[in-house]
Amino acid sequence: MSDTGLRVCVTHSIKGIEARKSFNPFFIPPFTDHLPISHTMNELDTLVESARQSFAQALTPADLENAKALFLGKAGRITELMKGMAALSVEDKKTRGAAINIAKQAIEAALNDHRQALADAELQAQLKAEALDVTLPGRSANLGGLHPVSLTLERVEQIFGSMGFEVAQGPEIETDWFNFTALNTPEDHPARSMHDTFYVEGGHLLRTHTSPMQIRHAVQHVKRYKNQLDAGQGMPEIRVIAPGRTYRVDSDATHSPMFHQCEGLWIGENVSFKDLKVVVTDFCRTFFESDDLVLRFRPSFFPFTEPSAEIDIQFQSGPLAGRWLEVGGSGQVHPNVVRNMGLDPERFIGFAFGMGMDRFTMLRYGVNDLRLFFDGDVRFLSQFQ
Ligand code: 2NL
Repeated sequence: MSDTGLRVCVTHSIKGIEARKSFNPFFIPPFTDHLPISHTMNELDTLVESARQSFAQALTPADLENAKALFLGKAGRITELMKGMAALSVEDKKTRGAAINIAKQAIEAALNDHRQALADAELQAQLKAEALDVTLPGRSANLGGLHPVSLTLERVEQIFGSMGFEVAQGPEIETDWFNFTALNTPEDHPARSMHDTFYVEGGHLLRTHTSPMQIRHAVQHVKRYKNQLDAGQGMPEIRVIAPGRTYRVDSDATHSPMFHQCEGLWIGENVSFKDLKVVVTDFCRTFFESDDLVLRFRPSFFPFTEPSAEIDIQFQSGPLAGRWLEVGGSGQVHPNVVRNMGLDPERFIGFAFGMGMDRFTMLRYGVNDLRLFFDGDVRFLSQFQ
């Protein structure tokens, strides 16, 4: 019989026979005794084993395809063995062919196993390289925020807006007329001195309050309704606030050369001091979210109002409870100022007020030093986001 590559297992059966010969009643024959075909190493087993080893050495799919060609390719070992069967008898061809097929299938299985292993390894490497730690906290966008004083101004505009006030904004560099003269401030008033006011080229100055913007607004308003007024008809009331930056020559723990004001003006044919008290009281209670906030209008003097009053507030609870705090000034608009708006003071009357927005911001947020607003320290500013 030519070499079919099949071997009958002799080793175990001989041992088995010997064992039986020695008559050991506890002997259990190894299960290979029952197999007709040997599983010990033969030429085909060796071939399968060497295919396994060369597949295992392939680190890339290309390596693996090259190794495959050696065993399963057209000129590979399996094809070679098939060709070698030509001279065998029909019976031997059957047995030999079946054995070669088993070996071929084993090699193909080993190939597929290693293909899968390479694909798995590649996937694992990719997953590792592109690893995403979804448990990491996201990067914050680091958006900036509004300055606390800007937050206050927005809030003030919103509250007065709800009471029907327009918002007027305009130049911070003003003329002497709008900043002082139109507001009934005498030529020799100390506020006009170089010690109190920043003067710039061309006889202009940095506005010391936002009142000039209200004069500008009132003049525009009156111009708009000139024909109606000339015809003896009325005009819509002037109801405006002027928030913004103001400047004075002053600098210490409670004064900054640049500061923020919000002024208010209400002019009509029947606007009284009572209306002033209601508007300012409502505003302060809304702003500080305190319904029991108490206000006091304390007699005072301003060139642009007569009579005039300081506005004091008193919290009923919280750290400032019971203390009187000055938050602004107010009064009935002086007849000369009403005239400078282009209106007849015998017919039109109203009130005005001015409040310090830096002060309002300090009170609302409990800030104890005005300079914190202007140092530009992010540790302070970021607390208001
Ligand atoms: C204060 C005082 C005040 C005004 C501002 C004003 C404006 C016009 C006409 C008349 Cl257009 N008056 N403004 C009136 C009284 C007081 O402010 O202590 N501000 C922080």
